[in-house]
This record gives sequence, structure tokens and C-alpha cells, in this order.
Amino acid sequence: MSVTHFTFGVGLLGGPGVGTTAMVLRLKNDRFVSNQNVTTVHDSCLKVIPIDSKTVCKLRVYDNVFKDNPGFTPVNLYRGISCAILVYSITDKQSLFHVKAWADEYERIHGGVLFMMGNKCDEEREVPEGDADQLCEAIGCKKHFLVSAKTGEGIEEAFKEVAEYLVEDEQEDEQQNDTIRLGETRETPTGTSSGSCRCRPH
Ligand SMILES: Nc1nc2c(ncn2[C@@H]2O[C@H](COP(=O)(O)OP(=O)(O)OP(=O)(O)O)[C@@H](O)[C@H]2O)c(=O)[nH]1
Ligand SMILES: [Mg+2]
Repeated sequence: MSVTHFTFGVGLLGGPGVGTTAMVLRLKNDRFVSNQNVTTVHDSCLKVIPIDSKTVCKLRVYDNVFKDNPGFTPVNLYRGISCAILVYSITDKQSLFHVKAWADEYERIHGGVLFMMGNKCDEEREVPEGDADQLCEAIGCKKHFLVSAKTGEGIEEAFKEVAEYLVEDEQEDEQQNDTIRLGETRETPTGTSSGSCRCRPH
């Protein structure tokens, strides 16, 4: 049976200290590294997620730097991504304000699918869940996940849901493009369609 592979870039965007590096390391090695250093070099990891018996999704997950100043993020980071995950820490109210700033910057530079993740759910909550849910809805995030890079809670499930969403979205786009191509063939036999594809199926 042939298996279709999809690859998508996912950017982890959020304020300083919310745990994006811990999240990338959790995805990479399935362990927690208590890293106190501010990230100064962009890192990424490749997470392979089986969707079903015929579909595999690879997520290239990008950490980022300049956390307290979204405007300084290299535009290249946005170019490679199909969706952004806005990360905040449930222990830090300020990090929810950063989510809003990052969402605005993402919309300005790139635009597209957004998810939200509240990290450090192994700790006592400082950010009321209702506030985070409200912001999630206001900025148009598809879903708000609660996770812990420390214990691993919710991480696998959250990234699997993101992968499933992206694959489904891409498959719908492909179907629509096929329909348009059929229409074009009927009306203009020499016409070509160049749908922009945000993934690299191979
Ligand atoms: N309790 C708890 N601590 C966490 C979790 N994730 C990260 N931390 C801690 O939070 C601090 C910041 O984690 P990082 O992964 O470096 O956060 P970051 O967002 O990459 O930070 P910068 O690169 O400085 O912006 C570190 O002390 C981590 O050990 C978590 O899920 N639970
Ligand atoms: Mg970091």
C-alpha cells in the first residue's frame, strides 16, 4: 500500500521564557532539559506523526529568538511555516500579552493558521483559563491546548491534532485545485493552474 507523506513547517511563537526551547527538546528527544539560557540561535526539529495507515505527516517545528520583540524575527522564519503555534506560560500573565503581539506580527508578515498552547501545566496556574480561551477566540486560533514540556503532558496529542488539521486542510485544497483544473480544461483547453501548495507531499 502506498503511503503519502506531507511535510509542514510550524513556528513556535511567544514571549521570553515560555518554554519553546524545552518544547523543541521534548519533541526531539522526548525528555526535559531544564534550560535557563535565553535562546540566541534558531533551532528546529523534525517530528514524524503517523496520521493513518496511508498518511504520514512530518512537522518541522521551529524555535525562535528575539522573544520580547516580534518585529525582530527574521522574515525567513515565517516563509517556511504553514502554521504558527502561539505559546504562553500558564504561570506568567505577561506571556498572554506577548501572544497578542505575536499574533499581530504573524498576521502582518505572513497570515494563516494559528493555534495556541499554554505551557507549564504541571505548575500552579496564574493565567485564568477563561482569559486564554477568550484571547484564543479573539485572534482566531483553531484550538487552545494545555501542555507541559516538563512532564510531556499533552504534547504528543497537541502536535498530532495540529498535523491532522494541516493534512486535512491540504487534502481539501488539493481536491479544490483538482476541481478547478477540471473546470479550466473544459473552458480553456490550454490553461494551467498553479495552486500554491504549503506542503511538500512526496
Ligand atoms: N515547570 C515547567 N517549567 C518549564 C516548562 N517548560 C520550560 N520550563 C522552564 O522554563 C524556563 C524557560 O524554558 P525555555 O525552554 O528556555 O523557554 P524559552 O521560551 O525557550 O525561553 P527563551 O529562549 O529565553 O525565550 C526554564 O527554566 C525551563 O526549565 C514546563 O513545561 N514546566
Ligand atoms: Mg529558548
